[in-house]
Amino acid sequence: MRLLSENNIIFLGETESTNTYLLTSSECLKKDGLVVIAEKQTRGRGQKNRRWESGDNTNLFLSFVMHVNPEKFNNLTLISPLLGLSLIKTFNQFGINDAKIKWPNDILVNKKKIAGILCESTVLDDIRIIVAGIGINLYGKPSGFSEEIRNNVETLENLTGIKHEKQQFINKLISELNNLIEDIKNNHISYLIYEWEKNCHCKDKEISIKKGDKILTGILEGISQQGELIINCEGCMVYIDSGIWFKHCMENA
Ligand code: BT5
Repeated sequence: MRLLSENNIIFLGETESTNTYLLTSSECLKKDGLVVIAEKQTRGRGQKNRRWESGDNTNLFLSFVMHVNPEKFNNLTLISPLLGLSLIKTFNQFGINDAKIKWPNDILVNKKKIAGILCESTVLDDIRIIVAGIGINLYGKPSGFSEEIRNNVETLENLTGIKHEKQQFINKLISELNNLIEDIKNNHISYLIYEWEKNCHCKDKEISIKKGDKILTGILEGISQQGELIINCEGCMVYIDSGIWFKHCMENA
């Protein structure tokens, strides 16, 4: 049976954050596959408590609950980057064929961010649970976002000139998420990593990542089975579990 279903979605008008909504309700967390979608978020979150903006339109804010058995699947940190693949495939179906995944979890089109993913995990009654949150800029123009980010933001409407029906987008996204989850459960990890690398921003290009007070520069090779970024620094493979992009290939291409 597929994990996510169009019949198992809670639709909210406004909420602080769809991830927070799920993480603060043990009733919700118990329901493997439960999806929550909000029209608006008042305190949307990115990683490390960064802000996820809504723009001046209602956009798509979706989170779902996924129970994981660490005995069957122990590379939980790989899930967040891999989820990007379902977004790439969904965008393909709306005519966007040049979306890229910027490690770990941004989706870029023409170097501008159109979607982001935030995976958080918790344990309830000995069950390891992942809450996966996805924010997608479906509508509006980049000018609807704060001055700070508007030059680096993209929206589907701005790209295609079409205001796609939200439910249609949700149905396709859910179908792609289910395909991905099945591949993960069936352990098709090497294939997924291959697909991820094919769709990755700056693959085989020189990049720099800041980790703590160190800046690592090298050629982006791909990701590991644990979701770490692999950089080839003068022949030495360096595995990075977290860090901030310091220099992109586009700046020195
Ligand atoms: C992310 O974090 O990209 C994860 C975003 C996840 C949002 C979803 S919405 C549903 C669920 N509920 C939540 O509360 N969150 C999830 P990060 O990589 O840390 O990127 C955050 C950065 O992206 C910000 O610091 C801005 O620079 C930029 N940003 C903020 N809002 C944006 C937007 N709508 N579109 C593009 N970039 C944005």
